[in-house]
Amino acid sequence: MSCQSDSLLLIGAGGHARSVLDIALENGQPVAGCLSPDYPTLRSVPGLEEIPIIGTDNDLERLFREGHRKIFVAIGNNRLRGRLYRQALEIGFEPVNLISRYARVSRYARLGRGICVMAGAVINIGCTVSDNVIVNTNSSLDHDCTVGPSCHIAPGTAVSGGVSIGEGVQLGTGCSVIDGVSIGAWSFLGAGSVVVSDIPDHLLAYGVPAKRIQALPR
Ligand code: JB2
Repeated sequence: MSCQSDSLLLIGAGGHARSVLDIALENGQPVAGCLSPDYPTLRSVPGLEEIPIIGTDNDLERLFREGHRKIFVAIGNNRLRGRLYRQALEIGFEPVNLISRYARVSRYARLGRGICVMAGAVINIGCTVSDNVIVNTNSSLDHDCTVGPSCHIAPGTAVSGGVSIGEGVQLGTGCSVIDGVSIGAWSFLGAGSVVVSDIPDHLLAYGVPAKRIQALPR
């Protein structure tokens, strides 16, 4: 039997929310429902009709007053996910981690809150992964990496040992990062990039090796 305080609320109801729900349901986590700006037009998660959409972000405070506590922000966009995560924390919600049983997380890694780790992902010894990070399908963080809040390590990305990744970084699908480099906050590495040197903050870069394309707005 589950009560509202055990039951998970998700912010978002799109593709990422569906991936995250798949993990939550497989792990036996009771789910209360999702919040979406498309409510009330949309009443359930497309392709997962057993999961109701129960309101919009404007309902967060009411849902908290009604006893809901566990939350997960399931939106791919790093800035939006960061903003909604802070909003939920301010209300008093408790972000949970959703870790696929097919991921491998070292017992010597430190994880914050509100993190999802998808199937096939590996987080090795000595890593520190901050709040609200997505470690997506088949991506890997080798030993002693640090990952700042609200990053997305996209599917198939391989990060070697001792890499430092700032807040809000997007490592696109299938990036490779050599050991020991730093990637500055809010930078975006395009799919398939090979990172062999430090990347400054707020930069769009891609290619093999990854090269500066343009500065990104702050
Ligand atoms: O302010 C918002 C808001 N803005 C958009 N509040 C809430 N609660 N939800 C919001 N959304 C919702 O995010 C939309 O209504 C929609 O349900 C969802 C966006 O869905 P979409 O499938 O376009 O993106 P996603 O964020 O779920 O997934 C992206 O990121 C993943 C990591 C996609 O790029 C995926 O392909 C990717 N795997």
